[in-house]
Amino acid sequence: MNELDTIVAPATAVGRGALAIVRIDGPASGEILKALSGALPGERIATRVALSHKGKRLDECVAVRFAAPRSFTGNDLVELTLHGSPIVVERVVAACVMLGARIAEPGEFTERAVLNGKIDLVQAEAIADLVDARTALQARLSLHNVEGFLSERATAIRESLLHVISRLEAALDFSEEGYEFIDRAEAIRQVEQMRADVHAIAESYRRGRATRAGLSLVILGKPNAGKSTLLNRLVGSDRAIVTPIPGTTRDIVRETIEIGGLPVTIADTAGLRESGDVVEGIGVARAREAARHADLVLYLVDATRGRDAEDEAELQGLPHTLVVATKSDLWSAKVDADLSISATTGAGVDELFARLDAIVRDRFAAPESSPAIVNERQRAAMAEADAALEVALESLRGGAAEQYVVVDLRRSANALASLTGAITSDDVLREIFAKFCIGK
Ligand SMILES: Nc1nc2c(ncn2[C@@H]2O[C@H](COP(=O)(O)OP(=O)(O)OP(=O)(O)O)[C@@H](O)[C@H]2O)c(=O)[nH]1
Ligand SMILES: [Mg+2]
Repeated sequence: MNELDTIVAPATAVGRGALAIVRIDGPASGEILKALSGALPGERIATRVALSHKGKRLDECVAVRFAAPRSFTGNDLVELTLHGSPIVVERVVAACVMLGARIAEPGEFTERAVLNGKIDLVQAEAIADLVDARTALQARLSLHNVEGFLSERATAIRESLLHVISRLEAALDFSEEGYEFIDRAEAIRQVEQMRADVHAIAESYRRGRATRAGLSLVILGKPNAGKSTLLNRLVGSDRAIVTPIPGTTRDIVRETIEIGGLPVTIADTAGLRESGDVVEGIGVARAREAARHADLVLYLVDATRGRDAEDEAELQGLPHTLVVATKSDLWSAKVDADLSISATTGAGVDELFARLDAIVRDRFAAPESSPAIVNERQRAAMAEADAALEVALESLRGGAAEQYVVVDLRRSANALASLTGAITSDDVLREIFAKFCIGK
């Protein structure tokens, strides 16, 4: 494709609002604006224009024309801020298509920004994450990466790496003369430092992923332990049915709230017991399955009944678990538990929230002072960079010849380049942007 297509799409959510933005990107964007408004506004000057097509008025709007390369995509770009009516948006987009634009593919504006070097891949992914953020912490993490926090760190490490590579290669070229451009101890010291930096970023994945995707918390325990009552307390509404009948909850009931800055999806489950009832049996199997895959488990023990061997058996092999004694309003005898609550009176519930908050912040929330990777693509790139540096370090320490060391250092540098998209294939790009929605 020599001549770039001109693309058009609404950039704001579909629906009624005060305003709606339509973006037109590509070489014909200025002409389309001129055809619709009869004028070509000055570059980057918000200009009030009346849009018409085929003699029919479409809207009065504010148009901003960006000239390549000074635009989000790096191409000639027009943004029309219309009145926020879906009908108006539809008519304007249709007029643009009649004037030669085509409807944008998902993520195509951002893809163009990446292809033109306006932003890198990590920044493009972070834009999508920022739009999807559900908590303030998620938004801050995404914005860090939109602003290039992770990319700059990865690029800096890659540059130091290329510097070491070039000096090791220079030594190769002049090996017969016995020149050393970097002595081994110095090379080891520098690669160790890079490895530590890369490793720290690779290790940020667990927190980065949790922060981006949120956490799952499962409430588990025997029938009537008070699981549904606690769910309702935690979410602040009568989400699940509560009755004195053991076996009330069958299917999993989920609700998401914010804890420790992350969206935490709480699952209330069927009370654990062996049951002849087919439906209940399936519910219990689902409960155990959900708990196995959870980030956190609250295991509830009814204090009036105490903790027994069946509870101990259920507790085996669970992920991070807090044992919570319930119905503290009814019983003062001590049950072996991490904390004690009454979902009825609310006693201990604040402490439970505080404990959960601390666990989420300590174990799952991404730190804001260091860069974090947030998706599988980024994880794979950093793991590769990390592994290659480890091999290079072993070779260096073992006295291997420069040419062997350089191979692994290059592999690591390439992995860092693939993180930011400095080296990338069309397939990778297509896969990433296919997940975006149209207009991004
Ligand atoms: N006094 C008192 N009663 C409670 C408390 N928590 C729950 N209950 C009561 O215990 C009974 C069972 O509560 P649920 O929340 O339905 O228990 P569950 O664990 O969801 O039970 P299943 O869904 O059957 O597994 C209800 O009658 C609740 O009102 C509590 O903290 N104090
Ligand atoms: Mg229940």
